[in-house]
Amino acid sequence: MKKLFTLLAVALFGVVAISAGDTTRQRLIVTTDLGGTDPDDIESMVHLLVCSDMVDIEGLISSQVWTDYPDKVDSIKKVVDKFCEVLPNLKHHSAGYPDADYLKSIVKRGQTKSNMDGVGEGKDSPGSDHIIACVDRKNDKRPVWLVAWGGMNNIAQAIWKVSNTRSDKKFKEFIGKIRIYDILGQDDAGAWIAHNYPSILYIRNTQIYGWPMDDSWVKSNIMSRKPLGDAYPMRAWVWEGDSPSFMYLLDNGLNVPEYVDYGGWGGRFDTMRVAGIRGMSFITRSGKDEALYDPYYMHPSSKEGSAAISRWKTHIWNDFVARMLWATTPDYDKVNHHPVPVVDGDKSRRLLVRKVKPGGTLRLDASESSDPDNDALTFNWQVYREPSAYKKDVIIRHGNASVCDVDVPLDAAGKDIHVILEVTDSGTPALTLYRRIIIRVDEARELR
Ligand SMILES: [Ca+2]
Ligand SMILES: [Ca+2]
Repeated sequence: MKKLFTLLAVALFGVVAISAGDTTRQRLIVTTDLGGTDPDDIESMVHLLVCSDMVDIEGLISSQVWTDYPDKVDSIKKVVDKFCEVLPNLKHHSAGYPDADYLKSIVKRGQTKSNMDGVGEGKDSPGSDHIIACVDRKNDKRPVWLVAWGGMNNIAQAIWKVSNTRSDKKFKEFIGKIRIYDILGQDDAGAWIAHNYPSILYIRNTQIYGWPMDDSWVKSNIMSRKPLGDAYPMRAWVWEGDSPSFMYLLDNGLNVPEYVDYGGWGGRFDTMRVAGIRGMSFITRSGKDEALYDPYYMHPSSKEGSAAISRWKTHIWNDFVARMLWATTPDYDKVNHHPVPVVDGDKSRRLLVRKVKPGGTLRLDASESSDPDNDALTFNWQVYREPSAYKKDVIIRHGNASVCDVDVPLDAAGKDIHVILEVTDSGTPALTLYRRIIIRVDEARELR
């Protein structure tokens, strides 16, 4: 019966799935000032590494911020080594984790000069060369997300080198595969990139503190999970300022990084780029001036600001805690694992698109969802209004059941409605994964 319904749904509504090839996993290279005065990059690195079954990490590169420091790549290696001690435990809980030898091989030293002083002839580093090698990888058509937890001049150098050594056509192919997520703007190289290469998708998030963690919560839920918790330092200022950049890319069924306005764990951004989003004040204090690169255009944080992240914060926290618990034990039965949301028989984490006529009803069926621990599941179907073109109320009937009906308003013709399914298990901590269904409302009205 279920299968028959699925077939009917395909026939009636049309079913379109969008994915990047066979996988929804994203490719990620981090450039980080880890080892600097603020320990928050170490916190972010621990958090990223325990999530490395949800994203393909291809590079971890040391970078500067506002001034020239000695290179700190050894500090990155220390965190990775500590993580590799618990990796055998983690592999018992999720199949997607990388191998220790691979992780250690992708830690690279970056440029020691700060800002644009680190870009140009003779400024290549193992880090900038590694970025080029990853983007060049012929057998992988997926874009590479370059995320900046510090300065961006390793990324700028990679682009500079390729622009000066290849034909226009080859260079266009190269930058066509690059996506950038910049936390706050921490040197003047970001403005240089955005000014000179406006075709690159470039996010500058200035609204990153949407999921404040309480000190006592971090101590009891993260730092207490030995031995990896020992690698997670007490905050100096704010916890994990750079983490939204990788949370944006995690393969959780909610995030769709290619569409900056869709929203997810790493925030939400306007499709309309704006000029002159200035980076942190220490750029000008160090004698640099982003205004030299005016005009430069970047995707800004959307109008809901940090609330774009905080709406998911409980799920983010619980996910992190569960992973820190995985790291403590090889015993699968001792800890909780994520539910598997399945919509209309689709077990992937892909975005689903359904075409519906105005005034029509769309049935969505998640009854095949499951949990590897046999936990009870709760369902929450909701309209995500912010990325939806249709801004008025949409009624979802049985919104807390496994099967719901969405009544598509008559005046929604030509507009998309984003429906998010949250599936949460009854384990401890309760874990949530998602599916996103875009209802693409046909122009033509339903015949009645
Ligand atoms: Ca940083
Ligand atoms: Ca579970």
